[in-house]
Amino acid sequence: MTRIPVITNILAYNDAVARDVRQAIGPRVLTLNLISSPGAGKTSLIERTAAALAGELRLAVIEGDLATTLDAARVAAHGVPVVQINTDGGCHLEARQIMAALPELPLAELDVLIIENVGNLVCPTEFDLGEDAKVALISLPEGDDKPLKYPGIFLAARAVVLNKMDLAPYLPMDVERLRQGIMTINSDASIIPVSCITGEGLAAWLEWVRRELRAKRARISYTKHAESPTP
Ligand SMILES: Nc1nc2c(ncn2[C@@H]2O[C@H](COP(=O)(O)OP(=O)(O)OP(=O)(O)O)[C@@H](O)[C@H]2O)c(=O)[nH]1
Ligand SMILES: [Mg+2]
Repeated sequence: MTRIPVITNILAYNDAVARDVRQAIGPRVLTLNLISSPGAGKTSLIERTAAALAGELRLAVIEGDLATTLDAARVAAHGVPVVQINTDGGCHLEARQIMAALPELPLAELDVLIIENVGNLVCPTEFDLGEDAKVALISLPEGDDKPLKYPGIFLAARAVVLNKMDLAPYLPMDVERLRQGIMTINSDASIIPVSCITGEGLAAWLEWVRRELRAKRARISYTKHAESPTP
């Protein structure tokens, strides 16, 4: 029997396009790939972020969904440029779809681009979209065992947002066990508990975004400095 390495080829092609996306976005715009199960609160977090950063940082959003423009409409209501990608059944976004969306965005005027991936805790993990960082979001009702059961995204994420903290008193789950599960898989990840309903913890999330943007821009000055000829 001959095995055809289709998956390897698809990922290699995607990685090549992702490199082009990264170059097209450039060194000044922080790009985040937001990944979670359906309904964990990705769009809610983006809405909160857009409202909080208005007048401070220029944000744009790419929305990935199987169908509808519902999430794009929610984000657009905050006055943020947004492009909706419908995957027509695809369970994750791919770099070629981001590349096709970029001309619709005012890239030269942006500070932060957030890509909301299709609701799925597994498939999006493998597909580089040209982002600077993957952000995993898990909501408390999903249960405290999920990081250990679905380790891939928690390993790949630079930050893990724990959403729906307002529900903690009502749920048969242990937030500390959830934290421990994440740290077992990825002790470097920033763990940020929030509630998009009450606003709890959002200041720490916004500070994480600002810090990542500063770090990305600092890399430009470092690179320029390193490249300049010694006198
Ligand atoms: N109690 C509570 N509910 C929340 C919170 N954040 C979001 N929700 C609710 O959770 C539901 C799903 O939120 P969305 O923001 O649409 O989730 P999503 O991850 O974007 O969903 P998909 O795009 O469909 O994958 C909505 O009814 C929100 O109001 C939260 O912090 N606490
Ligand atoms: Mg959504």
